[in-house]
Amino acid sequence: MEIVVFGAGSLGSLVGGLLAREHDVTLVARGDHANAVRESGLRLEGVGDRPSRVFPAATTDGTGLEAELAVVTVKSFDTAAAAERLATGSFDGTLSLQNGMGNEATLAARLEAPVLAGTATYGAIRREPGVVECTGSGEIVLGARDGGPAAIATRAGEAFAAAGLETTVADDMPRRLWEKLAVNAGINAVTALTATENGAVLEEPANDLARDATREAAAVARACDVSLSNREATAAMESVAEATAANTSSMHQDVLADRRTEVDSINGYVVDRAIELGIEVPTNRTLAALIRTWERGHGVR
Ligand code: KPL
Repeated sequence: MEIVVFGAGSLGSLVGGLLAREHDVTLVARGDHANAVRESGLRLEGVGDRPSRVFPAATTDGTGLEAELAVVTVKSFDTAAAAERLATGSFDGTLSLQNGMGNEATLAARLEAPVLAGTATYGAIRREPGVVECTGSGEIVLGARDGGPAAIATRAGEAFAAAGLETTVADDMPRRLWEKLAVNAGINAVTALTATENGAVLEEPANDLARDATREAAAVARACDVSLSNREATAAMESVAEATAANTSSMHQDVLADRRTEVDSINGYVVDRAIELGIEVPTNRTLAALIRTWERGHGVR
């Protein structure tokens, strides 16, 4: 399959690199990373006994591209800009594999072909330009963004599985996106603010905080008619934290690199929906305020 992976941060590079073992992949990356991939390929670490090297095409442009599938892995605050550039190309379908809520709607507002929703629980770190490490094997779940079947989802699922990615094609993506949001609401800000790895949220005192944030997100999901109990949400959060215990969450990586975080589409999204619905979400409100204060203090907001 011809696949464009739009966004070559940690997860985009890992997914793009794994897909390139089987498919014709073009990575839309930033300058130094794109140059390194063009010169020496993309080195994959932690994906087998020995590091391997794959040779996807790499570009910094992202306009006028054509492929069967576009996989969007940019940060949620860059989704609208990515949609503008993707709209100048041609794809049979676009898959959002991003954190936070609202990305699919932003893409669909600009793109004609179907937009799929996806979640990824792989742990990944981009070690240096041209090198990405898989720090935790996870799963990709993808499907129609409004639920139900979609032919392009089946094709995308087969392509991911053929490249060795653990993949499930699901017909209940709205619920799965809320569950993933509840997982990220519990893990990301807590680990970023305390400079800990994901496993820290399994122990007190962080566990209480993470469970509260996750339960609040689940309450907002239920108010949006999504069936997600507190027990299901906290179990999902703890199972991801356990599977990725040694990993640095994406928000913690952003803070370490002095970058803007995705707090607005994670804890901030929970707060915004809660305000509309008249629900109290004090833990998400506090976590969002602390991360936004950090962003402002570091000039990235
Ligand atoms: O999605 C993640 C993230 O870091 O953003 C998890 C699943 C928490 C893995 O680190």
